Amino acid sequence: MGDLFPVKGMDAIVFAVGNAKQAAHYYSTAFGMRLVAYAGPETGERETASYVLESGSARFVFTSVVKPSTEHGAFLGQHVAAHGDGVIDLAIEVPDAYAAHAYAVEHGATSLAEPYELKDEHGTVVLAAIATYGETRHTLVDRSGYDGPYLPGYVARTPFVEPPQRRFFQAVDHCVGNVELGQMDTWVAFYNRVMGFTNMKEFVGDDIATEYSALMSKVVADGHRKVKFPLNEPAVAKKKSQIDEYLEFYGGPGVQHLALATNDIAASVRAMSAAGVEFLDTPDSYYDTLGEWAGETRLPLEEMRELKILADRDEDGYLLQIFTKPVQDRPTVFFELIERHGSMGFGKGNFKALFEAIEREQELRGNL
Ligand code: TYF
Ligand code: FE
Repeated sequence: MGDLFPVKGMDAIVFAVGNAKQAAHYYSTAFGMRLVAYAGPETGERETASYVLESGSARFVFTSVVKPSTEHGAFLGQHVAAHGDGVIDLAIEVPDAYAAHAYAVEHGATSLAEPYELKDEHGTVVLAAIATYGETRHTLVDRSGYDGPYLPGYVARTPFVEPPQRRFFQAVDHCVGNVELGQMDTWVAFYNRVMGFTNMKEFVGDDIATEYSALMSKVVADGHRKVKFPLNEPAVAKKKSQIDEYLEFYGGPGVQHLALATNDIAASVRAMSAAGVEFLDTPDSYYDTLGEWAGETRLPLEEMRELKILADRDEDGYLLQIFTKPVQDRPTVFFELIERHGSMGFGKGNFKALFEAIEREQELRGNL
């Protein structure tokens, strides 16, 4: 059977922020990304300023409003006012944006942009967009006819600061959305129907939710697992769910965390910590028993303990992971670093330790 909705991978994560210039600087210095392209007043784009940063195949775009003049500028302005800095677009690279858009709309997606073409001296990109949870969208991007720095209209840009010799991560592993109570299965069904995505086996069900997680979670992915989208909803538990905290401070559903694939999580944690990125703490007791169930990993137990890195093992192999604290003042968007060695999971064995660490932070913020 052919692919119902072929995808090549994530194209870009687009953030609407209050100050794209400073965000670009933070992701350059603290996340080791390379600034590669820009569009703004100096390039003829009067309304917005957009900075494009890359690390391997991962591409982030930071956009802010310079002077709103169209509906797009007004949308970006109200998005930042309502949600703070956040993700507006999980853009997906597809081989055929016309076909992808047609398939999605036929299967019930709301179209936000009919397919259109952008052209410049580097070639043509075809784009289309559909709505997903909250005010988030999926732009469908066919860039096979283009060899420029990002999109027609953007110019190549030299970095503010030279990126580190060794990058901190090389790909986006998964993009997680928080949706409202009772809506997780609706959005899982949306991805099943509209994109032909299938469910991965990892999930947090009722049992774990009532015991300690305070959330439920399921994961959908395309047939080749190039794009993985976990979806969380709050659980009605003893305590206020971390998902409720997000929904309250984000002002509705949206992207919760982005997991970044690294080949050397210890080096990345050291470099990012030195640059001021804050990671969640893990109690020493976690490491006292880790060896018993996670077995041997690439990193010595003492180094894991020092850096607060988590490990999990399943029948396919193991993974190492760590989570940042929220990267803006609102307790909303955060990042995960993940180093996979066979395991295709999401760290199920760490859910208890992780959710307890998140709740300690929630408590410090007075939101538990
Ligand atoms: O993406 C995942 O499923 C893991 C675990 O609020 C996770 O990274 C799930 C929910 C959550 C934080 C982490
Ligand atoms: Fe994750």
